[in-house]
Formats: sequence, structure tokens, C-alpha cells
Amino acid sequence: MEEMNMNQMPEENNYGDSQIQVLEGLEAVRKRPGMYIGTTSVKGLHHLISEIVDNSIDEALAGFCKNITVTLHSDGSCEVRDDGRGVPAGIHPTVGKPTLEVIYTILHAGGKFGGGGYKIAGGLHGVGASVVNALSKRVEVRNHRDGKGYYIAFERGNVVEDFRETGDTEVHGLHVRFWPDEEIFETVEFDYETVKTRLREQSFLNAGVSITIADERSGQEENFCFEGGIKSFVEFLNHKKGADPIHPVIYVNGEKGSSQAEIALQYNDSITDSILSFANNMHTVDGGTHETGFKVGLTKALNDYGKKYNVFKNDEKLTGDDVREGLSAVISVKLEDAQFESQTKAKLGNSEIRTLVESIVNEKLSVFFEENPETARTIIEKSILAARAREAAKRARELTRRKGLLESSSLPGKLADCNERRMEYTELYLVEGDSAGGTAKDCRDSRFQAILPLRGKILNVEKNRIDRIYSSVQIIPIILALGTGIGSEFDISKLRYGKIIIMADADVDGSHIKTLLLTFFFRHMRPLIDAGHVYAAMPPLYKVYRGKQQRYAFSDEERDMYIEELGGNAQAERYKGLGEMDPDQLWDTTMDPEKRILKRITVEDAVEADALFNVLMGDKVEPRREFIELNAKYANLDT
Ligand code: 28F
Repeated sequence: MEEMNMNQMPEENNYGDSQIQVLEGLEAVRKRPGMYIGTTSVKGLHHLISEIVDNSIDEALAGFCKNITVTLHSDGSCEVRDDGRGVPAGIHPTVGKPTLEVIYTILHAGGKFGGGGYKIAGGLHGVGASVVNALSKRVEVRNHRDGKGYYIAFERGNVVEDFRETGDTEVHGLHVRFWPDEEIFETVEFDYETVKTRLREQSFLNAGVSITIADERSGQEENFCFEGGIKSFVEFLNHKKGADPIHPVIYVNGEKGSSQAEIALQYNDSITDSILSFANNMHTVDGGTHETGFKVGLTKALNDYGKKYNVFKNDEKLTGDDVREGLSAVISVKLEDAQFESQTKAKLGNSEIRTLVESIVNEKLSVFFEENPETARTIIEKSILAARAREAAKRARELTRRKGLLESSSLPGKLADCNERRMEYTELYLVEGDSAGGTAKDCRDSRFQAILPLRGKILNVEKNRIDRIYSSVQIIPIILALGTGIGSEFDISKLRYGKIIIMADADVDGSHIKTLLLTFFFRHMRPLIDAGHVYAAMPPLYKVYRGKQQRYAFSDEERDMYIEELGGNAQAERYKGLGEMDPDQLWDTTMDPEKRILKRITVEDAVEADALFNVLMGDKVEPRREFIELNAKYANLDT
């Protein structure tokens, strides 16, 4: 037979009308074993057993085989026996050779790694047999069918003992013994545990089939037979995990066209999930469409149930992660033309399977929940717990991030710091508005006066929520500039300034800012107020002047007093805001320690601010409106 370059092989199974299945001789398999079994490592070695066992499983699924035995012999060979019908003993009609010889010497299309489709249960028998033959230094096949025995032997893919009848027998089924070729594999030593795990998996996936593994080398032997199929698989997963199930196993299945899907699931008291998926009995380690369909269907079914029975708080919603906490599940699909993706060919790609599994899980699970409210409750409550834990964890993460920010030693970018480092001599001005902040930076005495401008409109009484204000871009720079930290971490010994001076306009916005800052200091930096470090700057309300003479008045009474003092046609001019003054005026009136008026904030002031803050921020609309209206009377008309 002519060899064909694998790279030139058509991608799909469109070999034309003759339905050519015979593509190449077994030499191709020996040349490039990776194409057929993925790898020549110990994993590939064990793959040989699976290929032979799969053929017995096919016979079991066809309904003719109950028992499969795998023996690891001391001479390094592996023998697989089934009690099925055995292979038809005649001559293959088109090849003209014994069927058994054809099965073991001719490579069939549609292997797992050669691309194209993959056999499905009850379909092609014996696809992988020739691959195993090609990669074994010897294979002996004993066939028992209709009361007669037959024998054939191969070496490295070639017949060495012709097919022959061996006499009458009561036995039925096929026995295959193979010696893996050390010229091909990195190691030819079978591992009992690996084989056992794979066989146990197969016995779960094929309910009722009895599989025995015997190791002649060590004398170990085990039998697996699970009438419950994948339901038993899920129980096994939970048991292996050492976790306690919290409800009986749930099982749903369905089919569409030639595709079938079955799913078993059971939650346990742990928080990790074990989800195993299979396509045509192949473990799809990388998941794929069947697994995605399952996850989507499960999430939807639980969210729908939660909504229907009003078990969610507010806008609570379960994510995929929430509903998988503590979940053990097995998804098994059977389909024609399975497409396997990813490097390892362990990810199912058929898109129609996603829809099939998703609708089975969503619909049948919803029905199950209606019929089993107790189990439904148990599951949804566990999922909600997971959702709430997730939310709490998220909040904690945000808090640490914020804390990390607060603990960082970097100073805020807008701070114009002073040169003096000794706290007793320094002052920090918290200035409302960038414009007044700029003026203050121009006129300050930078040896001991630091300026931190605060953005205007720091507080929107209508919209802001308390938690948002404290994490706001306005508050964090203050915490950083002061250096003390907040709350239980507050450390006054780290305070960077002796005086913290709030400098805001004498209008509604200014008083809001003062209220917010005082409340903040009171609630989160209380010792700062107790120790008398916090002050309010007192900008003048009026400038009274006559000719070159001028006075600053801090109240209406003072204004009238200065008008009288200067006499004649003395003028009074109202300041609208700090931003209006030039640097000299700001220095003279508000920042020059020789002339300025500072009001030290007492605990009583802070308590009052705190109460006012509650009115401003609270849920009660009436007192807030009253306050705003009352203050509007005193506010500048143009603010
Ligand atoms: C230890 C490995 O390979 N068991 C097998 C059968 C049964 C049939 C079969 C196998 C028929 C026409 C190919 C019997 N009777 N165990 C195995 N058991 N192959 S391999 O048929 C092969 C096909 O071309 C079988 C009726 N139909 C099928």
C-alpha cells in the first residue's frame, strides 16, 4: 500500500465516494507514533491498554459483553479479555484476508489523534487495534466465537503466525495479549495505579460492566462494577474527597438526534468543585462544549429558582463560581463525529453539544427542584452563602487596597509641603478650591506652612453616600498628608503638622466642607480634636476702607465699628470668597500668624458637626430640606 503524507491528508472525512478507510500501512504508525497515540511517554504506553479495552467496551455497549479482565503479566505484556461474541471468523469480503488480521494490520481512519471523527459506542469495532499492533513487539490474539477457538500472532505489525482454528471451546469473546515495543516507548513498564484509575473510570462510565484488573507482578487484583454508572462516579468523587454529601445524587439525561448526554451531580460540604467531563468515554481534561453547557445550565436553573421563590436579597445573583462551590459532577456525552480541540485533543469542540447539555441541565434540573424542594433549598442556600462570602471577600480586598493606599508613605501630589520637619512648628492649611489653594501657595511662609487644596463641591448632599465620601479622592490626600492613619490604626506620634487649619469660604459650600471635615476627624481621628490640633481659619467678611486706610471686618458688628472709626464716607466691601483675594490680602487677613484669627475646634464643635452631618446625609428628607432652606437665607446670592 502506498504511503500518504499525513500533512496532505484532507482535514475532514471527505474521502470521496469509495469511502476509503485504508490509508496507510502500519509503518506510518511506527514512524510517527505521536500522530496516533499522542506521545511515546509512559502516558502513551498506557494509552495502548485503553485502545484495546475500548474495543471490549464497544462490545459491552452493543450488549454482548459483561466482563472485561486486564492482566499485567510478569513478562511485561498486558492481556485484555472480554466475554463478548468474538470477532467474525470469516474472510473479509473486500480485503480477502481473515477479518481479525484485517482489524489488526490495517489502519483505519478516524483515530483520536489523526483528526476526523472518532468512533462512538456501538460503531466501529477495533479502530485502535492496528495502532497497538504496530507499536508492540508482539501481539497474540485468541478469538472465541460460536464454540470455536482461533489464533493469530503478530510482531511489530506483521503476521508471524497465520490465522488458524484451534478447536472447540466453551469460551466466547476476544483475548488480546501484547508486548509494548521498547524501540518505541520511553518506558514499557505498566503502572498498576494508572491502569486501575483508568479502568475504574471506564466502569463508572459504562454502568453494569464488570472490569477486573490483575497484576501478576505484585499479586494485586481489583474488580469494578457499578450498576449506578455516573451516579456512583459522583458518590465516589465525594467519598475520595473526604467530603460529606449534603443531598442525594441528582441524575438527568437526554438526547437529540444521535447525540446523548447524561449528568450526575451532588454537592458536598466542602467549597471546592470536582467536575469531570467525558465525550465518547474519553476524559476531556480540558473540558469543552459539554462542560460549558453544563455550567451555564446549572447557573441559570439555580438563579431562576432563587428568583421564583424569593430567596435572594436585593439584587443578589449567583455566579458560576457560586453555584460550583462544593459541587461534584460528571458529564458524559456520546456523539458521532466528535471534534477534539486543543494541543492534547482533550477538549470537545462540537457546538451542538453545548446547547443540548445546557437545555437538559436547565430544564430537567428545574423540574427536579420543583419535585424535590428540600434538596433545592439545600443547594440554593449553599450557593447564596458562596455568593455572600464572595461579596464579603471583595469588600475586604477593596479595604486592604485602600488601607495599602493609606499606609503608603507617599505624599499627595497636590500638597505644597513646608520645609520645617518639627511638628510643633508646622501648619497644614486645608484650602477649599484650587483657586484659593493657588493663592495660598503664593503667599504662605513655606518654611512652616503647608497647603493642601481640596476640590470644591466636596460634598453633594443629595447623592453621596457616607462610605463613598470616606474613600473619596478628597479625603485620602488628607490622610496621607497628616501621616497618622485612621481608625484603630491612628497614631498621633506620626502627625506631621502641629496645626491643621481648615480654610473655607464663609458660605454654604464652605460650611458643608467644614462639617464634613470635622465629622471625619471626629469619627476617624478623634485624638486630633481632643489634643486641640484642628482649627478653622477665619477669613474676613468685609473690607472697610477710606482712602489709603483699610480694616478687615469679621462680622457685621465689626464692619459697623470700623465704618464709625474711619468716619466720613468710609466704604465697606463684602468678600465673596477666598478666591477673590490677592495673595497679599489673603496673607494679611487669614494666614499671617501675627494678624490672623484662628478658631480652635473643640470636641463640642465636632459633636455639633457630626449631628449636622447626620441631618445632611441621613435618610430623613425633611430635616435636610429645612437645613438647606435655612442656610440658603444666609448664603451668598450668587453661589
Ligand atoms: C480484548 C479486545 O476487541 N473485542 C471485540 C468484537 C465483536 C465484533 C467485532 C470485535 C465485524 C465486521 C469488523 C461480533 N459479532 N476485545 C475486542 N469484540 N469486533 S472486537 O466485529 C468487528 C467487525 O468488521 C462483532 C458481530 N458484530 C461484531
